[in-house]
Amino acid sequence: MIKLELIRYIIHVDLDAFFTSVEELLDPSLKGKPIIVGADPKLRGVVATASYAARRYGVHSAMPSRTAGRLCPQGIFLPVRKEVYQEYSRKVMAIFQDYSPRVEKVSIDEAFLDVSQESAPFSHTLDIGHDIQKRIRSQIGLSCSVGIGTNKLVAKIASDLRKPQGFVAVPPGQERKFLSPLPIGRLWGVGPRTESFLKSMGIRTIGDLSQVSSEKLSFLGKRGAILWRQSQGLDEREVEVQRPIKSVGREHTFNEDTEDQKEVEATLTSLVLSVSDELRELGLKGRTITLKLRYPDFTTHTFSKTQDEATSSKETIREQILGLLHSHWELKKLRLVGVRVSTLAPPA
Ligand code: TTP
Ligand code: MG
Repeated sequence: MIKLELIRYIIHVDLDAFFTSVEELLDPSLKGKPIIVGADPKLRGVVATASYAARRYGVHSAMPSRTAGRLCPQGIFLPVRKEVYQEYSRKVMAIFQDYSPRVEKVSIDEAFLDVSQESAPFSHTLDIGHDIQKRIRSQIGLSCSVGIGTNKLVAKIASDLRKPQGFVAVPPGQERKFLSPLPIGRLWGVGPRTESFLKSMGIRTIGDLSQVSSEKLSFLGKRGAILWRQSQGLDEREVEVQRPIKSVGREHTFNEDTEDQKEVEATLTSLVLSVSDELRELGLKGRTITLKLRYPDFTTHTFSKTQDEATSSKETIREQILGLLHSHWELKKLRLVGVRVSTLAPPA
């Protein structure tokens, strides 16, 4: 019996110069100017992103801000406003839900959508891609690039190819032809080291890589086989839908059981800091704060407090956690402590 495989249609969307585009949206006088979001150029720290106008001076993400300041003295430096960008990110992700329940958010500004449908033609996927690009522009005011293909690899490379406002669609069967002229550095898992290694073997393009026998790449181990498959335009990875996050927590097991109050409090404080950071990263706040205490015999107790107002503030969470500690800890030796924030909601 012949098993008919459903052709997958995957769309990858990535916002253009995301952080700076949000800043331009909120202050239109910045439009078209060399904006750099990140650390102050007088201080240590790096560039988060640069507008396309600033990129012309050679400024890019992860570059020290000082270097960016030298390359682009007229650059407008702005601090990172993660919570503001999270809000825009959520608006964009909400649009995707109208086209498919199979959406994988990859980072704050990019996602894969699996829009495969039995018997739907390729042109239908193109319509969806155009529609998404138009709606992100007209309803939110942001620009994005869209890539379409039969797998994640092709869709991701396609979206990056003609930025900004790119739209690149690779029809089924054209994967190899599309990838062939591109440099190997575009493949997943090819960092600068692997790239120079492959170049020393005379392999520069993905097409070159597709011509070598897969055994020749065995020095790369498992990765070699994956790379070779990628060069053939093959990639089976599924679009992975995330389940909504219910809580954010951190735990610490002491190297040695302790009843030193200072040590316990300091450990809880550091757990609170990383929980708070993660909540901010995710753009979430929570109402329930839970302290976990585990004693050396593994008996474990959790104590919670639910407040009316959701928070991600370090100070508030720390105050609640230490309050719970002081009311419930029997001042006996502890093996582990934990902090968790739940009953989550995006900030109003
Ligand atoms: P990217 O999509 O990599 O970059 P971008 O959206 O700014 O530009 P492009 O048009 O090339 O897609 O990353 C999305 C956001 O993530 C970016 O606006 C800022 C942030 N970011 C960092 O904070 N540090 C980094 O090193 C990178 C790469 C991104
Ligand atoms: Mg982007």
